[in-house]
Amino acid sequence: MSLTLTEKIINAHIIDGNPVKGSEIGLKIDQTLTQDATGTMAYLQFEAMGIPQVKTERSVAYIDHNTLQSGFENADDHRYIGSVAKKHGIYFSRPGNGICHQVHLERFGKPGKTLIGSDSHTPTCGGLGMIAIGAGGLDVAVAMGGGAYYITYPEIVGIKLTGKLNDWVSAKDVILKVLQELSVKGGVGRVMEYFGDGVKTLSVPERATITNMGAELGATTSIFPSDKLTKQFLKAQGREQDYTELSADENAVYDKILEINLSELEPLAACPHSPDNIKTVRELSGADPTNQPVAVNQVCIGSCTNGSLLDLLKVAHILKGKTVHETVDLSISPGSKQVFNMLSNPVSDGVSALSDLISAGARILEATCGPCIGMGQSPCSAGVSLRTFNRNFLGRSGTKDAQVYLVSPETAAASALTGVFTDPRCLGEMPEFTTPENFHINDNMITLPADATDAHNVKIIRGPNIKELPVNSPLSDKITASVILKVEDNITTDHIMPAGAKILPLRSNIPAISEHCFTVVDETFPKRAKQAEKGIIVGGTNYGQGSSREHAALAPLFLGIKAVLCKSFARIHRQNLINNGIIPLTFINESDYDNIEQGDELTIDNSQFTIHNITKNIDIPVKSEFTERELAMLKAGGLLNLTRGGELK
Ligand code: MIC
Ligand code: SF4
Repeated sequence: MSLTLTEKIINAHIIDGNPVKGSEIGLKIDQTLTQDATGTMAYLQFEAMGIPQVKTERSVAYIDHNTLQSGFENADDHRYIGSVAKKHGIYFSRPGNGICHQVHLERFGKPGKTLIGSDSHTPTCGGLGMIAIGAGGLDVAVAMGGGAYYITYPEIVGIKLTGKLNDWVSAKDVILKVLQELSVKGGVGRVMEYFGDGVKTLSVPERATITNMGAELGATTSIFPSDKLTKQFLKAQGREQDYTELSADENAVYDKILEINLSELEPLAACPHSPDNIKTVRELSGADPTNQPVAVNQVCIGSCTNGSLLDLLKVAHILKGKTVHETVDLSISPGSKQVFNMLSNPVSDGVSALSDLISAGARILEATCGPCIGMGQSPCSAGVSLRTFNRNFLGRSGTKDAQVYLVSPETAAASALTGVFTDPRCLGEMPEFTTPENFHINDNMITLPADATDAHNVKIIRGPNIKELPVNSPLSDKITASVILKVEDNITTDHIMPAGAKILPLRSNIPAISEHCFTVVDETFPKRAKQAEKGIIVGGTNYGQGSSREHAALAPLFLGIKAVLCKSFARIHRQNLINNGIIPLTFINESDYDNIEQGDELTIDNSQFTIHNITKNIDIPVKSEFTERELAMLKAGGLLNLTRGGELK
């Protein structure tokens, strides 16, 4: 039987269930990654499981998100994660070494393997032909302990690429096009598999930009074949031995096919406040005489989406010998120390690309997430910020009324020079940029774990901000509680549990971080929820899209939220709710959304998961559709209670 590449890798890793679309399957996980903003919780959970050494082929803990140290909290988390890593067999990528997804692609990803990470952009490594999936921290902890990772066997969307990108049009424009076609919920329950002749015109870093931002489709993951260019990339990383050729069978059958002719694409931008709100850069740059070009206050280049060497070389080329426009503030965050180092290598005229960036007036930041997660560089009031990142959700930049647009590095750099939205195609001829024959390899910022026989000597160091995990109690037969909050469609995890420089240091302290839960939407939510002692949230479609942050479940749990009833859920968030014993329910008739108001009192009968609106005296038919395993987690009050009881497979 002819198979897609996704099916080949998934089928080879199924350890529980059968390869049937739509059914629940447990996958063997070869590699895991964590980052520091989700890592502390994941490692507290791993510790609670009492497993001495990780059982994966490779587990890596990265420090890349919470790197602004304006108090002791983040530094304490870094130290804690470093000590857990040393004790339990985990590689530790120190602060400064780079953003998890970029470094993992460079140094650890392997075609054909499975990876889960406590970050929603883990699919970046799909650019190397891996099945790489974002998950909650607890799922990653279980996988580190050798447990299966459960997903619904996905539908597979084939994205057929033909043609070749024109000059100044880039990988970012490809994924923005896919987002325009499919929307931020178009990937839910699906894997995006790229194939066709156009694939061989895209280098691994370009493929990784596309798979990275596939997260914004809500997709389980995205994947490219592993081919000659993959081999060339791995060879340049000194890892040719990790290469395996992989592709779909010739007659593989996809559930749906989307065809994109790369030659027909033009520079695109995702407009505020959603990655699928797409316009052409042409429109925004005032090409049409009825439109004024959009003025730009800030440009931020880098992140895990567009922080590769190729991206930044292009930017340096555009900025060389010029000055950033006086109304624009430009910052650059390279994806990794390797990228940073190579940018600083002198090129033919003896000057480095880094020096070109500095001379033009770019503010060079660390190789970390930085402005992407609101860790500094918040735009001015109502400021227009052009970012090469992957998310432009309301408030994420740290300035609530900022207008954030997502664009390619080429569009960002061109606009940084002019002070208005600028189509990079006006820049003339583009020089050839290719993946270098050899990358600068120096893994000195990756600390190896202690030898298993010495591990007992490693002391785990906890700081005072690291508080205990909230743990749920087993499910009661009936819940009677009021609707504490009713929200609209497409609520993101940045609404539920905002991030940014002020809040991220509280990631290890659930009581403290809970005070910020949903405050972007309603400042009174934490107080009202606590007063009520138990409550229910009602939402629209795609509730919980965005991040893998478990805090978007842990904080509501701490505040007494027992159930979330909405039109549909984003994949990772639904799982995080179940993992923490909060019941996710969906309306059978979406119109019933209008039959519930904030403040209504509801009763949930947990034997059948039926809902009665006491205030309005009407029944609300809901879908529960839990698998046996999910039901067991809900009944036990969460996955941790199950693993502790030793009941988990
Ligand atoms: C993000 O891009 O939203 C983050 C910050 O990387 C999150 C993880 C987190 O909230 O810690 C993600 O993508 O999962
Ligand atoms: Fe970091 Fe931004 Fe990438 Fe998330 S999307 S991992 S915050 S760079």
